[in-house]
Amino acid sequence: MHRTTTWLAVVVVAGIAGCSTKPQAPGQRAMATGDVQQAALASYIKPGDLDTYYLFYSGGHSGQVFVAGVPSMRHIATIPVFAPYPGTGYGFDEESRKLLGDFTWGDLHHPALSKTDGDYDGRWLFVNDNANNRIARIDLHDLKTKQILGPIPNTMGNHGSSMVINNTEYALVATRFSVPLGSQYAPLEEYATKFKGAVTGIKVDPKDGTMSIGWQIMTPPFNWDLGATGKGGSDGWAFWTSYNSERATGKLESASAQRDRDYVAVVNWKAAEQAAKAGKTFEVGGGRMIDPAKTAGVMWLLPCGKSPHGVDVDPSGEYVICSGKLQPTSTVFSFKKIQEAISRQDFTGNEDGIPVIKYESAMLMEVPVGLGPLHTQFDGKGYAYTSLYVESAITKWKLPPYAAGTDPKSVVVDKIPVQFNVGHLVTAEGDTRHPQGTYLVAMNKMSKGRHLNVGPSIPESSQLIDISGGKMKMIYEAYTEPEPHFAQLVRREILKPIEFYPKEENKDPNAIWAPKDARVIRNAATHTVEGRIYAIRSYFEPGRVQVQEGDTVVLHVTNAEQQRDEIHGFGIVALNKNVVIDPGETKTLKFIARKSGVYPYYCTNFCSALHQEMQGYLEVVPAGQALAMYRNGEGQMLPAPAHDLAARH
Ligand code: K7E
Ligand code: CUA
Repeated sequence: MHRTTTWLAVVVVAGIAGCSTKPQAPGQRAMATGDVQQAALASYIKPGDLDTYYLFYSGGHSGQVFVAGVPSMRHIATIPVFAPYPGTGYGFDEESRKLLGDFTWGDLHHPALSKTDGDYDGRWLFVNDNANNRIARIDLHDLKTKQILGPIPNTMGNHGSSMVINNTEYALVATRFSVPLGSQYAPLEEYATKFKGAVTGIKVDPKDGTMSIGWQIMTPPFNWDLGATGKGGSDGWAFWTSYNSERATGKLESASAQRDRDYVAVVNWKAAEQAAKAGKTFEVGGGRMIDPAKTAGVMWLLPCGKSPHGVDVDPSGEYVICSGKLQPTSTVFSFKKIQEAISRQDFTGNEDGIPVIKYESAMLMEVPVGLGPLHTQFDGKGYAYTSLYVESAITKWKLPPYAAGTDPKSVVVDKIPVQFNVGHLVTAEGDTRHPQGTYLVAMNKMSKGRHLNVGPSIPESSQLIDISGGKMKMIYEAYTEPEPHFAQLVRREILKPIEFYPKEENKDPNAIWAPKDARVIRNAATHTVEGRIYAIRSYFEPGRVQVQEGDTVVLHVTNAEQQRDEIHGFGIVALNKNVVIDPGETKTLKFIARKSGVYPYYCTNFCSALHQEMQGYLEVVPAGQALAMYRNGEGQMLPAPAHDLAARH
């Protein structure tokens, strides 16, 4: 069979199988042949074997990050970030409640792995929140959310985020929506002049990853979409696409599509850092803002057609690729040419004092990739891959250098249909200096008819494509809860997660490692009960906690296990409480015991043959009735296993 028909065969066969109305019994499944067999083998990981790559994909408005293995595409874990998640107790214990604050959701689009010298280093994963203007950091040593920073000042819609620079000193972010600075009010009629956007440098502590607000750059009220950071020669620079250079309000669908070209912001973040250090900022809304009209050398604008969505920088750092949703081309700019144009002051005008670089001076080629181009990734072998939303396809094309007079059409080398309407795509380590050139995952917005009917609310589809050869090959398809936007695909050996928390490293002052250290102390004066609870297979110590109606109850639960996967939960029946404690971890549960009664508590994570027996009772004694348990005169409950508590009292 000719190679160009490879994908067709796979798609057709898969399509027929999908439409089949007769379910096949396992033993009756037809022996796959040819391309189907090849594709099946390419993604098959036999039970017990490990995948080659981690896929971290964003959960969109679920506020979570999903982790899958590639090539199997098996979902392995969900990392809750901006939304509570009972599965890991996230948002129930005091530690994670503090992270979430008053928010219960986020819109997580763009995960970005930390880098050293432009390559993934396996330390942290940064993720943005487009909804509540935050940025979060997941520590990859335990794959848990460790910090949520925000709301970021002067920011509405933290979409152009998180762009991590080569050595992770900053995560750079930009606003999707513009509003008056400093949370002030101005009517929409004054949008063009009073509303502003911002680019923000989020400083990252190189030792522990702690993020803090650095400087900000004020921008015209364009809708910044997505960004990319420089590498190699363009290290120190960053780029963001925009739509609505018309500064329109109302129906943007048409109002922001008037101009043939919108802008790419060209930002010298090192110059911005210097300007901030030199005090060339003004304070507004809790941020230190640079006005690029007054501080030259920080920001320029580069026209790009039309209503562009994605911008990406190739592995060498020389080519900046910007894709206009409303024109069938991806535009390749040369960083060198951008620099030359800047030094020659080859400008065609300005927007609010920010120079506009002459398009023709920086543009290398408009590549006819197809309809609705969004995002571009790389294979490290000289090729780019662009997602086509409208066309439901991915185009592979050759990066420059091009010989003089190269026909733009000749640059496009392959195209593969995806099902359906692809948004982002990710290649293995595709935004680093050394992409792997092995796999590509297309994250599609529609999956209609591709899976069992689950009613009107259906998942997103992600398709795995082999890009190791000349032609792209579709090999597998999987589904995800809403809604992956971008992802990171990283070799498994880059990550070294721990298997449990060593007890020596548990710095919680309320951690305990023996049942004799469990205690519950009631302070009658403050109506507070504070307890240290010990959890191990298969009991809690104590197995009984007594409090008075109206008491504030604080329970520190330590999982004393030092073994992988020996997780315990601490759920209290009828009170909407559940913390989940990993081996070696201590978590705090705090609540007010509002209603008298007896409330069983139990382990929520199946941990042993006697998991079901891992239970106890919270007694909420009616107000005015004496507590029986606190007998030593100091308000301290005497520690004892649950079974002989009854005998003692
Ligand atoms: Cu969905 Cu990057 Cu928010 Cu494109 S974005 S698809
Ligand atoms: Cu501990 Cu189940």
